[in-house]
Amino acid sequence: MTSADELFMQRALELAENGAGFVRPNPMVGCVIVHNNQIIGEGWHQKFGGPHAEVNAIISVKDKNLLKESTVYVTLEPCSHFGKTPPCADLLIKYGVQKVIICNEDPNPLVAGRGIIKLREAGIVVQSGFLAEKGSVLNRRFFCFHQKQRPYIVLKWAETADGFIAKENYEPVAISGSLAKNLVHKWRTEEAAIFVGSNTAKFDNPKLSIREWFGPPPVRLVIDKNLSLSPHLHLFDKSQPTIVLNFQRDEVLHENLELVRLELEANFLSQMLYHLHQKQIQSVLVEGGTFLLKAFLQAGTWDEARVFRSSERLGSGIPAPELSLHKLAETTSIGENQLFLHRNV
Ligand code: AOF
Ligand code: ZN
Repeated sequence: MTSADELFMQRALELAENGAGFVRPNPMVGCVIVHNNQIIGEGWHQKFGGPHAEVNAIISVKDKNLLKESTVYVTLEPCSHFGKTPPCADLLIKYGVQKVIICNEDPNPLVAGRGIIKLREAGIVVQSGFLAEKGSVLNRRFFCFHQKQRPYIVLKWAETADGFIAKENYEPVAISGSLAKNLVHKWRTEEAAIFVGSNTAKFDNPKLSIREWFGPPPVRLVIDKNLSLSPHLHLFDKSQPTIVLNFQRDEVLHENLELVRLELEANFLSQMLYHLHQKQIQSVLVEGGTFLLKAFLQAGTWDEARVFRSSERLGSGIPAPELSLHKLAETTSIGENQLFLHRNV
């Protein structure tokens, strides 16, 4: 592969990212069509249920006769199934493109290599796995969901310089600054759901909305074992889809409020992940409290941990969860806070 190939695929990856937040639970996909080293068409999957990247890229090509001598750079294997749209592999075959270069194979069992087989059987040269690492990072939620049969888990908390996450009596204390708050609201638009435990719901009474940012609101998830939380909490205001995981009953109370019953307290984490998988929820931002964060950490079931650290000291309080330092991937400054990004790989 040449540096020109890299440039074109990099462009396709860039285009794919335009779909962030709008295409889930579908993957973000970008496509670039090249003739004689010149880009003649571009497209990306723009919204869930809408045309796929390849369709949009082909539409954008003015002279369709050039397609017979063109190379298609696409970040995901072209689909082979009739979903909400007809198979992209068939479309590329119909126009007789010369070559297709792909980042990642599609792990969706409806496709899983069949798109590539279809193209090859039609005589198209196919090269797969190009810049695969970049594609895997871009669609890490989609890949985790299909390969591990569970949502991608992002843990998030703010701790003081002396390692506390909250006061002993749970009295709310502002640890992270306003820039951090904006960033968290952006993060909320990037995940399919946000999860909090019952103490956080009760003592912080969070809205878990995205008022400091723009984008699709995530599903709010709360655990309330005995359904004893006050119905007047912000979480139950029905302004956003909300799921209450509990040990009492299953019931749809409103189009935006649903009770989901777990059967055993002992393995609540795996049951919960099973239910979220069933509901096609591909990623979860876990916003606390410590019990919930520690449950994910102890089980090793997490993918990223994003930790804000302030320069303030509390002296005493509820200790923040601990993370092994070898998982630390990045450190940045966000206003007056430090942000530590850990990856569980
Ligand atoms: C592609 N190009 O741009 C995307 C693909 O329900 P549908 O018809 O939209 O199909 C969704 C599935 O198609 C999705 O789960 C994934 O396997 C594949 N996505 N494929 O060729 C695209 N977004
Ligand atoms: Zn497709």
